[in-house]
Amino acid sequence: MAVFRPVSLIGVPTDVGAGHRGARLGPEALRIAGLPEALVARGVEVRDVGNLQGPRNPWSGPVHGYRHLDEVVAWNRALMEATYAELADGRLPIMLGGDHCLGIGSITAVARWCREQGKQLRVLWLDAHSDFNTSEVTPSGNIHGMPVACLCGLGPDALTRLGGNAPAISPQQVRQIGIRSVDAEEKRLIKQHHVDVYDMRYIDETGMKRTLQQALAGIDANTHLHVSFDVDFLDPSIAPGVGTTVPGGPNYREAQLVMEMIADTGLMGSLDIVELNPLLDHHNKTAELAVDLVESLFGKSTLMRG
Ligand code: NNH
Ligand code: MN
Ligand code: MN
Ligand code: MN
Repeated sequence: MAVFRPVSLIGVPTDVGAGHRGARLGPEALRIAGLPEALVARGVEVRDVGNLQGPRNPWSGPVHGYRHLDEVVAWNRALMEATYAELADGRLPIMLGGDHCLGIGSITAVARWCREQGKQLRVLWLDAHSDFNTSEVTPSGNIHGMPVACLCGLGPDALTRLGGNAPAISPQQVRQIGIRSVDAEEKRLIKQHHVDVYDMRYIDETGMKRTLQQALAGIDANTHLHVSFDVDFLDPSIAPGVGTTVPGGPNYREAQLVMEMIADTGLMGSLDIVELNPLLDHHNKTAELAVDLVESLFGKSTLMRG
């Protein structure tokens, strides 16, 4: 069994980037679903640093193509600092979201850490959506649809330069898995910037095992894997508790295999769990499923593999 670094849970109770309110309740729902205890049962040392503080959700419309830009910036500044502090302390941060705009702050910190350590960074983006919109092309103004673009340098300075003058990552470091909803202009940007997208058609034709092998190709012992797990990656029939469901996602078995194959690498160094919206869930079952999948990410498997 792989030995995992001690974990720090960072609650990020925000929905300022989303089109529905309620993801701000995600961190508590994940705790109540038993995430800390599940990790402890895996033999992982867990420190819960509590929830970050940030501005409230003003629930206003887009300004110059962005909803709540100032609030998104404030939350991500706080998260970038918190994430970096835990990495520098030798720990594996798990972001308890919160909406997916928080991937900007977490991954900016992870990228800085990897640069300083001379590590290669690979980002696995598990999502129904590509999250590569910009203010010019977004259909909604919701910044949770923009984090990958921002991280790659496309977006407002306040977000693209969160960690300094250069973009945090390049599109070549990203592998997107489970994608099945890409806006028309977003598709053009994805192609233009050569983002590696394993969409559901690809997964259906290729199978999840080969897909993951390809998404993980080229990693080595010096690689830091950041997993950005948008819960809407999962098929809505098993994970209804998210704001933007899209049919045709990975089923329970495919999702487990993804997590198990990531665990087998022993290289996961940070994790976002985002977009869980307890107000849309049934009896916290989506949160419980997320916890179940995180157990697999931390090496839980059936008796065949110990
Ligand atoms: N593409 C849409 C938008 O930009 C939806 C994004 N919603 C997400 N992304 N949940 O993961 O508004
Ligand atoms: Mn997302
Ligand atoms: Mn999504
Ligand atoms: Mn319902």
